[in-house]
Amino acid sequence: MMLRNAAGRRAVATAATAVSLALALTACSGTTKDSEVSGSAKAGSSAKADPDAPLKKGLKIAFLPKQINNPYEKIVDEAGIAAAEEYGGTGKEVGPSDANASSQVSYINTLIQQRQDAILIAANDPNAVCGPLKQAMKKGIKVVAYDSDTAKDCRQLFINQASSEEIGRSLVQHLGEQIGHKGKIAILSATQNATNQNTWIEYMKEELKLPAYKDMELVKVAYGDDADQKSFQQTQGLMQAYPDLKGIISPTTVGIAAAARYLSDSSYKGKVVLNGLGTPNQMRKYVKDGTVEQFSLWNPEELGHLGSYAAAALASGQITGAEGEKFEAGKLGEYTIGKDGEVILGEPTVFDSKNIDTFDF
Ligand code: RAM
Repeated sequence: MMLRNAAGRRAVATAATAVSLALALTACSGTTKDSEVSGSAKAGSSAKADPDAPLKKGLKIAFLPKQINNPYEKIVDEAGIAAAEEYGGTGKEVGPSDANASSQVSYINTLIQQRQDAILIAANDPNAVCGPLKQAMKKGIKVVAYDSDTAKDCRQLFINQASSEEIGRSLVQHLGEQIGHKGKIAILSATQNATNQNTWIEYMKEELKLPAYKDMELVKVAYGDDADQKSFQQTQGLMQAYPDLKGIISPTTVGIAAAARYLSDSSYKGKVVLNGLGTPNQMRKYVKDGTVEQFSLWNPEELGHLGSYAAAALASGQITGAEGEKFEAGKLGEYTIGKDGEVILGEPTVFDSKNIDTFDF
């Protein structure tokens, strides 16, 4: 796991009213599988790190989100592009309009032709993007996964928004408390291949195996593909199939907003508990009208900022992606690379009616 220094943590503390998820979870290695290649052994990262190397000027970095029309991904990428300007580089965002498994491949090929210094990718599939990303690394282009990881040997770093285990387990813990640990629940996810959603769902299922949840039953995982209308329809379908559903977890900003819109205008409003990951600006009205009591997220701007500085540190030779290397992430302070090239931004925040108005993203 990534370790933050205390100064860095203080520097980015969100509003004092924020309730952070203080879970005593030990492991936080996300998609880690022991058998896989670790950060230092990646293609294109055989050089030694020079921690004193200055950030190069004029770096060209490109953000390739899951899809360009996702408001959450926009916030992340715009912050990353702004960070590139801070260190004298240029950033841009390119990407598909849908989050299909292979929709990012042609964009990677173009970015290679353009000789970008670094590609940051929120992977729609851990493997479908691997061939072209390995090509990029062979050509000296640095590859940083953010938001949603690739397979570990297809990138040098993964900038994770928070511990994957903590995200998955805490969503079940919160929903469990809200429904008195009893009743049928469903998950409304994004696409079937999304690495981040699938990792969180695995941890949700692990949490549900604990004795505290013996009276809770996960009846269905539905997929709204991070498309607003499909997510809305999937929520409607869930309620038709399971009218006695007690709760829904939607670990996607697109999904939870669409599910809230459906519930807010239905007889299930205030009866079916909806929890998950959302942006305060998209969810505010559903918290105010009583459809949603609470949801979580990290600060997406900070994720983009951190990813951008990590890409610059790689492209400048300050780091190679090996465990234990450190780099400065601008205003966020120092970060240390963890196992399997994973860097963790911090802890998510829980939003509810008491604190939501102190956030604007
Ligand atoms: C959606 C995307 C993204 C995820 C957030 C929480 O915007 O699926 O990958 O991290 O939700």
